[in-house]
Amino acid sequence: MWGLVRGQANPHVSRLRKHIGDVRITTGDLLDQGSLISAVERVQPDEVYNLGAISYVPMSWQQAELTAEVTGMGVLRMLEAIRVVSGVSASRTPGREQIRFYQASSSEMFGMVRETPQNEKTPFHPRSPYGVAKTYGHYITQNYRESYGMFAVSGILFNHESPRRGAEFVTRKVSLGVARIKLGLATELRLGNLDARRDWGFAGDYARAMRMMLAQESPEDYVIGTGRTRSVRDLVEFAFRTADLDWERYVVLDGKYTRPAEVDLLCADPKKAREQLRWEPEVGFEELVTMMVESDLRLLGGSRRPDEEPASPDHW
Ligand code: G4F
Repeated sequence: MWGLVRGQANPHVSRLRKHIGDVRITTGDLLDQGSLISAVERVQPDEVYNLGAISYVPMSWQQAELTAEVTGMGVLRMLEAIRVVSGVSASRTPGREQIRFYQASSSEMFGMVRETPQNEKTPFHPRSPYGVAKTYGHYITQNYRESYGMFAVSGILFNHESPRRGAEFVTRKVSLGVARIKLGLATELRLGNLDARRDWGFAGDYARAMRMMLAQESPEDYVIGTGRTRSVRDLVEFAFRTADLDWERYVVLDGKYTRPAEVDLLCADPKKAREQLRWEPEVGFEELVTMMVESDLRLLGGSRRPDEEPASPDHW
């Protein structure tokens, strides 16, 4: 198994090392077509999973063009790399042993939702440069499947979390905030819109769904989520309660964290994945939040060095 990293002496690699076992690392950049072709030639993969993106929604307003290039055009470049290395063209379709491609599409594509819950046929109405870029990635994956007969699929994944989640996303921001307050390292937690609703699941369950999609007979897109929606307020309330804290004493609303255009409600209809992939999430919301709070209590209260604590720049 191989991982693709970009940049010279990428500082993330040494931090990744202890989590990835014997996964080998090669270089390439979603902004650089030639580097992706070289990487695919070097590795000769059976499967390619494209999870690379600028994935933090607020950053996509600050760096809209870069988001379009990485999160959107990066998908096209990866598909092209696979197509070129496989020798596929409009007149030469891939053989049976073709490289299979997974694209990480996002429930952010549903944006201002047209129906609830959202399934594979729900129309898209993205609300951020990130959502727009992901929608391009989704359609170009579908187009390469239809144009060249490639085994290219998109998983439309709803929010998926774990103790490894970046500190900028709300679940981890809350679990770290609870741990800091519980340990006397902070006195408040500043948040934005508590009314937004999300369908939160466990990342490990969703990674399993990705592999199942590529193991199917035929390439198809799937919605992956739990089918239950909760507000940010529900998340905050439960996370503080797991540490015996009353959230209303510590949470401060701060307009700095509200978005120019919000996605108010996401809720998956994962019926197709359930029936065709036989996929079911195994970790529920309460277990997930408890896992994250306990992990951050261990991280901040234990013997880890302070520089292992995720940084929180001012705008997160
Ligand atoms: O945790 P979030 O930043 O995730 P968001 O925007 O839903 O996106 C995540 O899930 C997508 C799948 O649906 C992925 F495609 C994407 O890459 C990413 O993984 O925010 C969740 C909600 C938002 O409504 C936000 O307004 O929480 C609300 N929120 C309220 N206060 C906050 C905060 N979000 C953050 N990050 N920080 C806050 O202080």
